Amino acid sequence: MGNGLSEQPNLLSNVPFFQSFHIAILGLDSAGKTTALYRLQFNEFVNTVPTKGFNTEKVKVSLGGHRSVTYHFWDVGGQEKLRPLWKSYTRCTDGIIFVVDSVDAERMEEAKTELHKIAKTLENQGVPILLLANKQDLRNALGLEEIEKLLALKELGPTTPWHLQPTCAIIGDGLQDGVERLHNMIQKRRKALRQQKKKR
Ligand code: G3D
Ligand code: MG
Repeated sequence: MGNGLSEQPNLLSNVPFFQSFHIAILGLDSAGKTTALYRLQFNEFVNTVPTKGFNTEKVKVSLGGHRSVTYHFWDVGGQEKLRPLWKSYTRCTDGIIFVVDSVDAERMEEAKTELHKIAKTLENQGVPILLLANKQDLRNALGLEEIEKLLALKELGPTTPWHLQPTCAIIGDGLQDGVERLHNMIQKRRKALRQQKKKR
């Protein structure tokens, strides 16, 4: 009896090592979230319109050897009225990408408030956050140190791993490096969680 698969115990042995991760892309409206997502997905610039609900894309990233990772990105609208929705997208997520417009000094305080709100949510404690200091191609972009201070990243606490990455989403500069850093932080956390489970 059965569907035949039970007669081929080694059927899966040829399938490359495969992992999938859920990532929520958040940040104020116009920071460059959708541009970053489509640059990662299609490796090309896609003219964006303000996101009304969310965009979702699965992006396969090769890590060398037979290892390949699928990221399932959820790009959620950043307008004020949509922000209460963020909570549903960050529940049970493996990682968060928080995009900041490096030129928008005026709204840095607002970005900081939203970022810290997310990090403090109980479900998100320990979830790694990749911060993209986007639009670094623009002349008046704030530097990394300044952004780190304005967003009070040091106050995120010891439980939340984070990395601040300079990017230019329209041409893709820094995106791959950022995603690799996020991947490493996620792997580290998964390992720690597995070890905690074993100890119990
Ligand atoms: P959002 O999804 O966070 O709301 P979008 O933001 O991806 O829609 O981008 C908002 C605007 O910023 C877009 O311009 C987009 O082209 C621009 N943008 C995104 N990333 C960068 C970047 O790295 N550098 C520069 N110079 N511009 C960027 P428009 O003109 O369509 O509003
Ligand atoms: Mg958008």
